Amino acid sequence: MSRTGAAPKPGIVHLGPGAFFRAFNAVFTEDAMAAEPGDWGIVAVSLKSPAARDQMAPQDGAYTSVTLGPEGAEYRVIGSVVRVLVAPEDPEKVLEAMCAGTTRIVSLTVTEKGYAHEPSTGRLNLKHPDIAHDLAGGAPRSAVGFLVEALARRRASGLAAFTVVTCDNLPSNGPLLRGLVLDFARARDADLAEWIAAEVAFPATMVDRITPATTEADIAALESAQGYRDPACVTHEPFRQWVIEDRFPTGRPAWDRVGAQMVTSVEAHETMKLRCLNGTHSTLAYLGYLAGYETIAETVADPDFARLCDRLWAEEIVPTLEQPEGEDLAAYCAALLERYRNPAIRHRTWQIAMDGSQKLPQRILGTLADNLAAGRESPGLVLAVAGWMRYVGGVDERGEAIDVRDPLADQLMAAWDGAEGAGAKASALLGMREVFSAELAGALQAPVSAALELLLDAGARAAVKERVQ
Ligand code: CS2
Repeated sequence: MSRTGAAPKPGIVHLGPGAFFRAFNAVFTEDAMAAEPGDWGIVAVSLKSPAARDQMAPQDGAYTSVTLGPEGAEYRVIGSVVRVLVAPEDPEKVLEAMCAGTTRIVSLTVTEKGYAHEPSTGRLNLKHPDIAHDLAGGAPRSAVGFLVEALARRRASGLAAFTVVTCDNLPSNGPLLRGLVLDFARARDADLAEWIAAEVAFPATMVDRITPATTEADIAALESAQGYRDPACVTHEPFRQWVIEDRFPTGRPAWDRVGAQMVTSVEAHETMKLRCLNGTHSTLAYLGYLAGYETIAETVADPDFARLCDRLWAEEIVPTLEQPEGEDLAAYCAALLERYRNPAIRHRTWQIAMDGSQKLPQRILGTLADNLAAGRESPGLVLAVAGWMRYVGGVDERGEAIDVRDPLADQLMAAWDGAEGAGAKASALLGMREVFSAELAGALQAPVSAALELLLDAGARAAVKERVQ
């Protein structure tokens, strides 16, 4: 398998070449270059493992995007990635790519934890090992460290800055990343921070396409359908939505010609997506996993869980939202349930349950805080928080160990194990200031303890059933 035609000339460096990037950014950019030719080939950079490079390099960066609709699969070879670098092997090469005169955009899909911030406050975590290392002046390891070092070098050599486009599911992701970069730059050199503040655009974005981690079964299915083996393939739903704040002083691909919505403010779209989609995704992930369901489609096939989603949207989430331009919130939520039901997408509850400490604040806790302020009850979201606690406790309802993946997994499990009974366990976990503000923790103590007690006594299925009666 290889790309059709010559590789494009590079114009973008992208940090985080995982499945989502391959199902989303790289496809949009390929489409944009087809609609309007331009030098927007992508140098993809892995900040951690060599896996993506090992899969993609032998194929010259090309890979297959598999669209899984309810009516079957569509296959397409994507050729917009021109090279894959592995930062820990050669950080200098990554900086060289970021400092090339041709690089006009640096984009990121590094997941929530890749920003090394404190989720409850949005500030840079200066104690994060990679940040502490990078601030001490070694070759960068963190995304923020790479951005600041590359911008410092561009400034020193008189090159224009690149535009930084974050594509992770974080609230006000552009301003958030700008704040982190400035926190880091200030700790290094106040003049550099001023230059970055004045020169670098950090447009906000809302990204959406359900993309489960690729499995060996996906690779085998592609091989039997198409006759070739592609370990770098990605499977995803047909739906895609990209809302982008249109601030690109250094130019951009014609993403708008291929369906991206260029707007002046992304905020309302982003909050809608984080709360409606990701909020219910995480709810289904914790409660569904505990109930013994392996995938989201399986979870919402249980009518009580589908009803829980409907209740959450109608009574707890949508009332907190501003109306984003061009969206009908009720129709948006109804379409979400259909997307979750797509039987071809095997999105594991375990996968979505990962990194809850980094996800909960923007997906669920902000909504809870708004409801508290408005005097609205949130029985479903409270149960979701209790479900997360039960999950990070590390033992499922049949007494089997749960493989909890979270940067704070050890602290979370210690908090759970160190307390006896629902009230004390809830209190120990609510005491984690990385996740909960003191104010929210106080307000949630009683309702979350009660929900946790219900979960521990009756199990997730019965608890969900009770909430949707
Ligand atoms: C999911 C998201 O894994 C998760 O936490 O909620 O990856 C979700 O599938 C995407 O945001 C959909 O756009």
